[in-house]
Amino acid sequence: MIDKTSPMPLYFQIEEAIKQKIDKGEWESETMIPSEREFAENYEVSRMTVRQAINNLVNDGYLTRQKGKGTFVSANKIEQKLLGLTSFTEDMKSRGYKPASRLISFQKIAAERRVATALEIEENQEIYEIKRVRLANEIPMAFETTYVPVDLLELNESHVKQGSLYSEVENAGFVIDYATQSLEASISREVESEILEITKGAAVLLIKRQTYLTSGRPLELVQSVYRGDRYKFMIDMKR
Ligand code: 16G
Repeated sequence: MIDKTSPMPLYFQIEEAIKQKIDKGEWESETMIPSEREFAENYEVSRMTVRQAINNLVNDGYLTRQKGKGTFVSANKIEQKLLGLTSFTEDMKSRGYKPASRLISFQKIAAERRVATALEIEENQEIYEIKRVRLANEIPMAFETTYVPVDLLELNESHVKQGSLYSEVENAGFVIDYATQSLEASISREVESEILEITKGAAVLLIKRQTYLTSGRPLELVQSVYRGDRYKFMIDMKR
């Protein structure tokens, strides 16, 4: 499969050969690929050449290295449409994944100015600060920090832990209307890396959402850190 007389660099040919195996489904996602030594022997090239091909495929997201284990075909990313105003629970269920949360902390705190302004409340007014790891089929997907004004509705720790915040809000009789959301590229810091089970400095998507009720009152201010290796956002465009 490798043509040593071709003007195409050897590492590039190896890259293409590996990509083909992945695209054809011959190598399924999350399975381990052969070692550098095995590749080098099979293709009769140097390990340096193999390493270069693998490095490129890791950088492009096709392959993932796991320390002390080996190199794996990357997991398929969850595709989320940027369309309706949906909750994490709804998003995961609609894709056939089992949603869950791990509650990191749940407390009432005084709103600092930035948060108070966003929630249109007085500075130092009481707010809930909820930190949750959001999981899909037991795999951590996002680390989410949510602020909700305490005077708006009473939240119960066990409900937020087990269920959906949006269901809680709707069950209390509120109607969620719209949100403004931003999406930025970022890299994971140490705490996030531990929580999301990714390496420090890995690519993440930073999402900030401000959600409003039909009454016009802000419901929540949320900051979510999504794993860049597991998540991608899709948008349909029409011209
Ligand atoms: C999503 C929302 C978040 C909302 C949460 C409610 C993004 C970026 N964020 O994670 O703003 O608080 O859903 O989820 O999509 P829940 O109803 O499952 O608790």
